[in-house]
Parts: sequence; structure tokens; C-alpha cells
Amino acid sequence: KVPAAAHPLSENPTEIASDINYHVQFNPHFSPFKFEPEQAFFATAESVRSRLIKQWEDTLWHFGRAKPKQTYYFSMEFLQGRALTNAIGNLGIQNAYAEALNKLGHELEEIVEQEKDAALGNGGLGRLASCFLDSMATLNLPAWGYGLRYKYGLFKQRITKQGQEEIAEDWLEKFSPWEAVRHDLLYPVRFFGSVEVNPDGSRKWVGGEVVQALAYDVPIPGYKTKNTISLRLWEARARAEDFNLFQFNDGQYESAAQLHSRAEQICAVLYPGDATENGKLLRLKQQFFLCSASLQDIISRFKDGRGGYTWSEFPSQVAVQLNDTHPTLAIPELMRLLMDDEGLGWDEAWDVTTRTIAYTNHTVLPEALEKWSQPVMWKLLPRHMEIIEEIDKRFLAMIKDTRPDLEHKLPSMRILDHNPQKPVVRMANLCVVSAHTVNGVAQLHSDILKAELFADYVSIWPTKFQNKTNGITPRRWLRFCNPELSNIITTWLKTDQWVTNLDLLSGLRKFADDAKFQNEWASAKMASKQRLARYILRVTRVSIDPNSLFDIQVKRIHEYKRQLLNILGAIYRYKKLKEMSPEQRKNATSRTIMIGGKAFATYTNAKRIVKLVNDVGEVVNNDPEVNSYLKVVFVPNYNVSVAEMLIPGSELSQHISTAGMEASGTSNMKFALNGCLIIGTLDGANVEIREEIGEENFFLFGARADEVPRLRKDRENGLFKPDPRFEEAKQYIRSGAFGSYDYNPLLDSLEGNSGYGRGDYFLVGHDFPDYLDAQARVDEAYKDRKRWLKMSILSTAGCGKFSSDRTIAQYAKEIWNIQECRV
Ligand code: DL6
Repeated sequence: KVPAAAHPLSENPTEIASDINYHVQFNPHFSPFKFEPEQAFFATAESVRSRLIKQWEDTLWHFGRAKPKQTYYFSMEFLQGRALTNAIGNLGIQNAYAEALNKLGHELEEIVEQEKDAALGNGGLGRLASCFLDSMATLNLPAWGYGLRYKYGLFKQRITKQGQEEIAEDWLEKFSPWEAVRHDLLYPVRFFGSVEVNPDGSRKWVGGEVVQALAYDVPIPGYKTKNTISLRLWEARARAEDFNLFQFNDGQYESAAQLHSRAEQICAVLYPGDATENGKLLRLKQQFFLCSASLQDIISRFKDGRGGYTWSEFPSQVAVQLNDTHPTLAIPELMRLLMDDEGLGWDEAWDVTTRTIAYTNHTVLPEALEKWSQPVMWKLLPRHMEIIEEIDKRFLAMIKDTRPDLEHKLPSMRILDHNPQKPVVRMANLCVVSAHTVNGVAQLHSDILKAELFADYVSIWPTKFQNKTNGITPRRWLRFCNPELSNIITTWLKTDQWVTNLDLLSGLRKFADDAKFQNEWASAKMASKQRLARYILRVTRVSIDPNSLFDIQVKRIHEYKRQLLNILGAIYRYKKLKEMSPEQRKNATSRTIMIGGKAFATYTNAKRIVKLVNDVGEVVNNDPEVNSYLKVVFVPNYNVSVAEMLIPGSELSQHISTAGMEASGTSNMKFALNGCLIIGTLDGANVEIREEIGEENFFLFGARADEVPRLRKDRENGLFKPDPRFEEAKQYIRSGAFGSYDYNPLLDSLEGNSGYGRGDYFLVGHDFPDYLDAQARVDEAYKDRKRWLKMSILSTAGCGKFSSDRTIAQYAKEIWNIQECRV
């Protein structure tokens, strides 16, 4: 029994226990007298949130008074994961909360596990946004995240005999203990309707349907600072007056609530399927909803408390960063708000808009470059289409006047593509024309953008294009997820300053050969491997040996990421092990290959890959002849929390995309930071990781980006000669060694001569022999324990550059022009 109601900011475990108890009793969400782990989690989270609220308010108050220029990060995705460990870690009260929970009969580790992941994102782009928020808060930057409060986040993946099954992920099933709903922050967002011309020639968007955007704020505490910033998530609500009481009383229940249910659809799911017209319209609605609500909010903050302001000051108060093209509609919406609501002329509105907005590109894959149908846009956003037409027209005129040499390039440079079969708006072009800065996310990617995708624009605006190599937060991705390794690092560096100054990790280099340090390093790794092995046993029923080499590839399943290369390599390894005598096998390096990731629900080949990995695992893991040398495990439902379990226990990780196709990758940084060696291609941020940690500590293979076009041409011309080992691996699948499922469509994609997705567009066959050779080097290196440990230490030591603190400091200085604003 602990007395209720203590001081909420105390760091005394007894008082914290009493505060948790207070929340159980006086903030009830469950029946009384229950204090199971679930109740303990919600009460603990509320206790932590109440201490965050004070510093959160202080931060908002301070920003409101100091009126610094602020950055607003617009993103359709934030992959936050769990918040409890991060919050108490950033506040430095982990031990106090662990002790408090002990007093109440619970273990912190178990309580933390009760929290559902906030999976409001898909993969790297969403997780990057979340790492950026952590760094913005930690660097005391005046910044906000703006996103959508999806009811169902990224689906939960279940593996059955048929392969992947998707289930709605109900992260709000009970409620989120972190968010604060701001009932006073409600903005109208219009869809459809028409444009009216006023007598003075100005234009107004009228009619259609209007939904309300309601703000839910999530606190983002910085590490060891009072600054706590906000992630503002919008929820769509219909107005009471839109509920048709007359129809309802007439028994027409569905049509009475039609507008309500249409509003609810907007934030129902992240990435609704867009194969149908309805699906497309819904996605566009989501994007516009985010942009319109956020901009209205920003404008209201800009005006607030400012007696006399001029609009030309707006860009010195506001920086908007578009996280990929999904929030591109912020461009015409800001123009509309400035012209139609605030009365600015075109030139002034354009000047303000273009000085405010910057754009980050995250992909060169053609299918991911958004193009919206013009008819759909005219229907949903008629005023915005007028504005986009005008931007396009003025761009055309500018080229004709000033750069006649580029006129022949206009068909691909224009924003509007008037192809009569399929007229579209090219969102990336709209961003490049309108934003003051465009950046890629790793040096190679930014170089490719300048040399290829956006090459024609570079000669017009040579200084518009920048690189900002991605980064990850060292708090979540080392300090909190890998406490054993963190403690060793802190002990040997004699400081924990590395948590906010990751470059200090380079100080570990001098201990790389030290036997005592190596032993401690190895013990930390072993502890994480054992924890991971217990997890794998729990979720897959497969028992894995912590003494085997833990080899992991986790990311979205995509053909360009080449999980297929990995599993073909595993199949070849299995076949060779089977052919060896028991004596020969003894010389083999034991491996546990773990592959995890979600396949987009309608991406058939990706789903086949998931099925293949599972089928191979089923056979290999149950083969007593070889299963002490090889296990293949599909890790189900990969998400942020699963990553936090896998990464500390990893020894080798695979980042093996076809060169030139992965913009950056960020899991490569997380693995390397945790002392995991990389087998990889020269793609995305791999290039820079290899430079930083030393080429001798990286298992490189495969074609380089500049060779890829020629290799594809060679295939088309029938010049490719497959390696017999590649043929053998494919043939083994075709022989039925892994069951009777028809893998021919998947294997066929690796054959033939040409075409995206056919003719081995992703060059699996070309890179296969080189990949096997690199894997053989891995096996040899692993046999030499000292050498491996040294490489592992040097990996961590070389990761200073990959802190998102560095990335965000560069954005702040080189794109946003914002300064620290410390509470
Ligand atoms: O920049 C974050 C992340 C990169 O690390 C990945 O390489 C890249 O594939 C990913 N891009 C996307 C693109 N989505 N869209 N559109 O998710 O961004």
C-alpha cells in the first residue's frame, strides 16, 4: 500500500509509486482494484505525461514569447513506436520509475511491453520523421511535427500457411495515454465545391463539403533538456449540424450520418488501397486535410499576438519542410489562403510561399513519384487546380523567356502532363518549381537527383539542390535499446556525452584491440543475442543458437531491396551443407538468418517472397542433418519495437539493394551503431557508412550504380550469362524442395530479358556470385573472434556522422535558418 497523491515532479521512487497509484485510483480507465501490468502501464504513462506537461507548457510559452522562427515538419507518416522508455530515458528518470514499479510489484521491462506501437508510418520515411522530432527537441529547436491521427496504423502482419495476412492495427483500441486533445483548436477543411469570382475579380472557393480538423498533441521530450515540443496530429470530425436529424427520424440512418462517416474515413487508415478511384480520392483527401489544417494553424499562430505584421515577414517566422511529395498540396493551399483569405496578390503570395517551403525527396523509384489525375484534382480541389495551372503557366513562360535552350525539355519538366489518355499533375515537379530548397537523403542519392531526376532544373537553379544525409537518434537506437553496450561505451569513454555528441564514439577506436574491452563488448553482444533468441522462440517457436552468427535483414519487403537475393543465398547454403559430409560440415560457420518485414497488401511478388522465406525456414529448421549449422527465421510483424529487440542482437545485417535504388536506408545506420557488420552494395547511405567505418570493416559486393544501366542493357541484348550457382538455387526451388507452392512467377521475374519486374530488373542474377563470395568472406571473418570483435567495435566507433542530431543541425542551419530556443 502506497499513499496516493505525491508531488508529480519528484524523483523519489516512493513518491513516484504514490503518483502512479494516484493515477490508478483517481484517473480510472478500468474497473477498480485491478493492477495488472496493463493497468500499471496506463497509470505509469499518465504519471510520466503529467510531468511532461509542465515542461511542455513551458516550452510552448517560451516559444510564444520569444517568437523565434519555427520549423513545421509536414509528414503523412510518423513511426513513433512506443513512448514510455523514451520518455523516462530522455527525462533521466528510468531508474526511479523502475524502482517505483518494483515497490508496486511490477518490473519496468514488463510494463514497457504493454504499450502498443504507434505505427503511423510505413517504413524508413516515417521513422526518419520520428527520429527528427527527437533531435529537434534535444537540440532545443523551435519546431513542430504535423501529421494525421490515423485510427488504424500500419497493418499487423500475421503469418499463416498461405503467407502474409494483414490485420488492422488498433493502436487506439483503449486510448493513447500520451496525447492531449485540444478542443479549442478546430479548423474547417473544404472538399469539392466550386470557385466563385467576386466583383473585384478575386476568387473564392465555396460549397462542397466541410469537415473539421481537431488537434491532438503528442509531447516530444528532448534528451536532458526541459524543451518538449509537439507532434500535432489532426483528426477529422463532421459538424453536429451535418448530422441529418430529419432523415434519421425518418429511419434513413445511413444517409443521415453520411457526412459523419465520410469524415471518419479520412483518418481511418494509413495508406488506404488506391487501386480504385475511391481509394485515390481518399488518399488525396488525406493529403489535403493535413496541409490545410496545418497551414491554418500556422497562420493563426503567426498572427497571434502580433499587432502589426506584414506578410513578407512570414518566411522569417515560418519554415515548412515537406517530407516527400505527400504534403505537396501545402503549396497551392498556402497560395490560396494568402490570396483568397488574406487578400495578397499573386506575386506577393508566390514570394511568401516559395520562401517558406522546402522539399525532401526520398525516392527515385518511378512508381513512388506521385502523379495525381487532373480530373480527380479538379473535382476535389477546384481552386487549387486553378492555382497549379497558373504556376505551370508561369513556369512555362519563364523558360520560354529566359531559357529557350530548355524549351524542348518542357514536356518532362512541366507540372501538368496533358497526356490526353491520362492527364496528371506531377507533384515532384510542383515541389521543385516552388520550393526554395530541394534535398536528397544521402550523398549518392542527392547526386543522382542532380544528375538524373532533376537534372534539367539544376541549370536553372543551381543552388536550390542540397544533400542532407539521413541520421538516427542515438537515444532510442543505442542508449535505450542496448543498455549493456551503452554502459560499456560510457565506462570506457569515461563520459556519457556521446549520447548527444555521437562523434565522441570515435574515441572507442583506440580500444579496438584491447582484450578486456573486446571481452566486455562480446559479453554485451551475447546478452542481447540471448534475449533475442528468447524472443524468437516466443514468437516463432523456433529455437536458435546464440553461438551461431546472427544475420538479419529487416525492412519493407520490396524487390529492389532484394530479400530474394538473401533467401536464394540461404537456399544455396542449405544445399551445399546437405551435400557435405558430417566431417566437412564441422568446418562451416553456423548461421541464423533472420528476415522480417511487411509486404504491401497488393504487392504480389513481395508476398511471394514472404511465403518463400517461411517455406524455406520450415524445411531447413526441421532438417536434423543441417539445422545446427543453419536456421532460417521469418520474424513476423516487424515494427519499431521488434527492431529495438533485433538490432542489439545482430552481428551481420544485409543492406543489399540494387545500387542506385535505395535513397539512403536508415536501418543500416542503426545496425552499424550497435556493432553489427554490414554486407551491402554501394547504395544509399551504405557508401558513407563504409567511408566512415573503413572499407575493411564492410563486406562489399555487387554492381555499382553507374554500371546498372549498362548491365540492364546487356540483359536486354541477351549478353547476360548466369552463374551456375544462381541456376542451381532457382532450380532447387523449382524441384519442390520447399513445398508445392508455385514459385514460378517469382522465379520468372529473375529471367527473360527486359522490362520492369521482368528480365531481372533488379539484377539479382548479376550480383549473386559476388554476393556468395562476400558471404564466404563473412564466414571466414567470423571464425576469427578477435578480428570480428575489432570490426564490430570499429563499426560503432565510425557511426558518429549518422546521428540525426547532425542531420537536423544541418537542416536548421542550411535550409530552415532557425536557431536554438532553449527553455
Ligand atoms: O529517407 C528515409 C527513407 C530512406 O532511408 C529510404 O532509402 C527510402 O526508400 C525511403 N523512401 C520512401 C519513399 N516513399 N515515398 N514516397 O519511403 O525514405
